[in-house]
Formats: sequence, C-alpha cells, structure tokens
Amino acid sequence: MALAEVLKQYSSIGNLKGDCEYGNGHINDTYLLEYDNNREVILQRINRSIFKEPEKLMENIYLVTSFLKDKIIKRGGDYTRESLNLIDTNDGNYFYKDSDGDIWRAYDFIKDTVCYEKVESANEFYESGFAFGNFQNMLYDFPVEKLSEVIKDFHNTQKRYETFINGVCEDPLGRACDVQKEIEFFKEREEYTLIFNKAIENKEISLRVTHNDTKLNNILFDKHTKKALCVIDLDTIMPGVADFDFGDAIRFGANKGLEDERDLSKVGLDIELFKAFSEGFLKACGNSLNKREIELLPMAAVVMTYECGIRFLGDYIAGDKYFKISRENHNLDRARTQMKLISDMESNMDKMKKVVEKYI
Ligand code: ADP
Ligand code: GN1
Ligand code: MG
Repeated sequence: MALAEVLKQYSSIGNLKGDCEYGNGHINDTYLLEYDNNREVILQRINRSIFKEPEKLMENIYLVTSFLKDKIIKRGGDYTRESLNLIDTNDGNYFYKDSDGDIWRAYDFIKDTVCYEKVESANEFYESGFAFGNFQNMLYDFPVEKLSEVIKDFHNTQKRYETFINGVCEDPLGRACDVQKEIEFFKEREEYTLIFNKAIENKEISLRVTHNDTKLNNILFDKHTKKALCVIDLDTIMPGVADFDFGDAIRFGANKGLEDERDLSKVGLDIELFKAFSEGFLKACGNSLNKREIELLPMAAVVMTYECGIRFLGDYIAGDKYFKISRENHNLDRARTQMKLISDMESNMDKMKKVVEKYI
C-alpha cells in the first residue's frame, strides 16, 4: 500500500515496468524501480526507528550531494556517476512523506556498477581506500555547522559500551546467560572504549565531516574498469573522527571472511588487504591527517570492530531490534566474527603500525 502511494509521487519519471527489493543493507528498505524509458531508480524508505529525524537526515544528504556535484563538475568529472543524485517528486521535493509518516527518497540508479560484500583483489580494496579518503577530502571545506547530528553519539564507543552493559543487565529475553563468554570478551577490553574520546578531549585529533559507515558495500565500482566510482549510503554523514572511516572499512573489508560467517576459521585480518586500503586511503587524504591521526589508524580498526561487536551482541540480547536479520542467531554470529577479528588484529598490531608509520 505505502509503496503504491509513493510510486505515484514519482510518476513523472516514466511508466513503471517493475519494482523489486534490492541490496544487502541492514537498515533501510531499498527497492529498484525500472521504467520503460530505460531509467532505473533506487527508492528507499528511511528506517524511522533508527533515524529519529529523517527530514534532517534528508537535508544533510541534499546539502552534501549538492556540494559534491559542484566540486565534481569543477574538476571535470561526471557527477551523474561519481555522486548520488536525488530525484525530485512530482511536486519538486527531494523526499516524500507518506500517510504513515515514513520518509522516502529516490536516487538515479548508477548503471554498470558492482557492489561487493568481499573484494576479489587487493587492488579493489586499494580503490575503496582511495574512494573513502577522497570522499573525506572533497568534503574538507564543507561548512560543518550546517550538518545535523543524525544519530547522537553514533561512534561514541564509551556511550555504546554503557548502552551494552545496561542491555546485558536488562536482558529482556533471558539470552545473556548463554553468551557469558562473549560478554566477558568485551568487558575485558573496556579500555578500548576510551582511547578516541581522550584523544578528542586532549585536542590531539579534531572532528571533521565524515561518512561514518564505510562498509565495502557502500561503494559502487565501475563494472568495466573495476575502479571505485561512487560512495553511497550517505545517511550517517556527520561531524566525526577521520580514523573511524578508516577503521570501519578495515573491519568489514579486510576480513578474510564475511561479517556474518559462521565458520570462524574463515574469519581474520588479511594484512595484505589492510596494506592496500591504507595506501589508497592515505594517498587520497594523507596530507589532511595529522601525525596522531595517522598513528591511531590501526587502533581505529580495533575500536570500530569492538564497537560493532558490542552493537551486534547488544542487539542479539535485546531481541534483534536494530539490525535486520535473516536467520536465527544472526546478530550473535556477527558479534562472534567481530571477536575473532579483534583477537587477530591484536596479534597483528605491530604489523599494522609498520604499514601506516611510513606515512607519518
Ligand atoms: P542501507 O542503508 O540499508 O545499507 P544503501 O543506501 O547502502 O542502504 O543501499 C543498499 C544497496 O543498494 C547498496 O549496497 C547498493 O547495492 C544499492 N544502491 C544504493 N544506491 C544505489 C545507486 N544510486 N545506484 C546503484 N545501486 C545503489
Ligand atoms: C549498518 O546501513 P548499513 O548496512 O550500511 C549500520 C552501521 C554498521 C553496519 C554493520 C545507521 O550499516 O553502523 O556498522 O550496519 N548503520 C547504521 O554491518 O546503524
Ligand atoms: Mg549500505
């Protein structure tokens, strides 16, 4: 019903041939629309239980995509492929609020692209490092005061830990007793939650405009050239820590296995992938990072993995309220891969430090 209502608002695009659910995101509902004039469109319903002020989120995206469009045009690029482009409703608005109060938006589907859950070569991961570094770089002079903080304390690991511990105490479904080992793993490493907050407090690092959700599947690659083309999923653009964009990308993309792999022997840090991403990221944004930011990059990978781990485990304990699941214990499986990765990163810390040190 809601979809039919929304499709009417975009009828000026053309005659709709078909629609289907699309992608592997954990948060929004995404549809691919095909029109008979050869246009393809990505339509998304924003998850309102997660994004409490979706209009503000849409304003962030409108401002950022307009800013990127100007920059890309100035340097002779093709903004229709290198950036997301919002499509207006028939009434000329960049989103539609349906009769249930849900917010929808449409983007041009960027054709001839691929999106990976796992890279096929180190070079592809170098490419994604470059793309995320370049993304930060393009936004370095964006007026940060214009951006709303769409999810408060999104990467405040200390706050995430407090929420996790409260959830363990509440334990609404009685699941905590079966995952004591996992809970202990994170408790033993509580010190990780403080590192970046201290660095911000001591003014060793500063906040800038960051993406905050730098998973590999939030980049579109050109199908033919295999070059990273466009950074997508702009919902969480906010003032943030540059290192966290690096760390979250490593957490997901430098994992030998998938984020939800059940066979933990397949999960671990691929140091060659770490190296490739670091080279791409630092080449694209190296000059804008200070010495401390570069030094902290390996630790950011650990902290982002830790943070995601407590979010997955916390959501499992809470009854799978936040991340979409498609099987029983899905969030628990995800938490376990993060634990395995953290242990592996701890053993590889010296190697990771050596990789980034040459850029200081
Ligand atoms: P979520 O927030 O749920 O992760 P995304 O915005 O990342 O949603 O979109 C989900 C998937 O849809 C992406 O991983 C990608 O495969 C695809 N996608 C999103 N926008 C586009 C686009 N403009 N062109 C092509 N594919 C897209
Ligand atoms: C969610 O939207 P998606 O699937 O790209 C989540 C990220 C997590 C990620 C874990 C808004 O990202 O923070 O790191 O899942 N996004 C939000 O896979 O919470
Ligand atoms: Mg996504």
